[in-house]
Amino acid sequence: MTWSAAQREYMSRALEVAEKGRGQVRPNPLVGCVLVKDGFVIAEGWHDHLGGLHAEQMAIHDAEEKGHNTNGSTAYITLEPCNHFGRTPPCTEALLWAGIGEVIIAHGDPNPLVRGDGISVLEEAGIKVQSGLLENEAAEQMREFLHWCENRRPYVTVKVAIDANGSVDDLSKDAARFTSDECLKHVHNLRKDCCAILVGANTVIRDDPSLTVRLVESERQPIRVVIDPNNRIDPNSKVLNDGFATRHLTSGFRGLPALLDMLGDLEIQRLLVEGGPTTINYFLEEGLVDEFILVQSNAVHTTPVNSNFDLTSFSSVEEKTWGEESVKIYTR
Ligand code: AOF
Ligand code: ZN
Repeated sequence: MTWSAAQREYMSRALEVAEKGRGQVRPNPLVGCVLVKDGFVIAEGWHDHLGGLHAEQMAIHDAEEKGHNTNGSTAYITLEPCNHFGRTPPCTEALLWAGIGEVIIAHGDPNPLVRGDGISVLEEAGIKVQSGLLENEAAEQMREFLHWCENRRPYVTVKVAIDANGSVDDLSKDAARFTSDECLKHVHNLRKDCCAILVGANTVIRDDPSLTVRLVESERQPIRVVIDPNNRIDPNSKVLNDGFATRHLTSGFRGLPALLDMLGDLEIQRLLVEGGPTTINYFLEEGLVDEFILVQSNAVHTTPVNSNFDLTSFSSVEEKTWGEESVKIYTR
């Protein structure tokens, strides 16, 4: 399938507006929609928050508000339109009612309620449907949703900071953060994009962390998960007393695969593992890590704790700067 530069541009725009829902739509995917008529973008829409309009419905609304007739226009949508009554009525019906002449889709919807149905319903109604435009980009944008649909488990991201020599902690000092303030803001943004944050008991005992999103605006807080099979953490720990949700896994803990199944059942699509090294190494050893974010600081620890993370089955896909730290992202 060959696509014109203009078509790619419309779909790029649809992917761009979809981003406006980031952090607000889960367990739904990010979805964007652009309506084009006679070579002009007449309307845009995105799935903004859970329970809100779907992208197509918002775009049709937007066109009406601007006084544009949607009849005969082409819809560029990052996800195959739904054909089911969920939190909203089917988008296929909205598109038909709006008289959309052609639909161009980036990625199919793996949701068993939708799978392939959206496209065939539109085709049966005489609408020309093409699929696969910027498909990889769309897959990247909704990777946690796709991963969860396929595995019914969360996509697992590990984030860990190390000093110049690969140490994760300095035992000569009381527990303290050794990365920059600006870096912490990026971490809070990452937390905001995750439905749950997991740590082992040692991290709670040493750091008494909150594991909440505070430095960036967020309507929701991720669920904290603490693995503590021997019930060692202090009952006065912040995660047990600050009023936000925590799953404290004590004697009932049955291993990481079962835990991921349980989190998947709770519709948790992205899990952030924030430490410490023992917990992270368990995830690595069991092959349960999808993405590894290594935050490299210039600090040098006096009494280092070496991490020895084995990333041989990973490849580095991206490098960033978070404040004073350089960040490497690895995926499998
Ligand atoms: C679309 N357009 O903008 C989105 C779609 O129960 P609901 O209404 O929240 O629907 C959720 C499902 O609909 C979700 O799992 C996914 O399959 C699809 N999302 N579909 O046509 C959209 N967000
Ligand atoms: Zn829909």
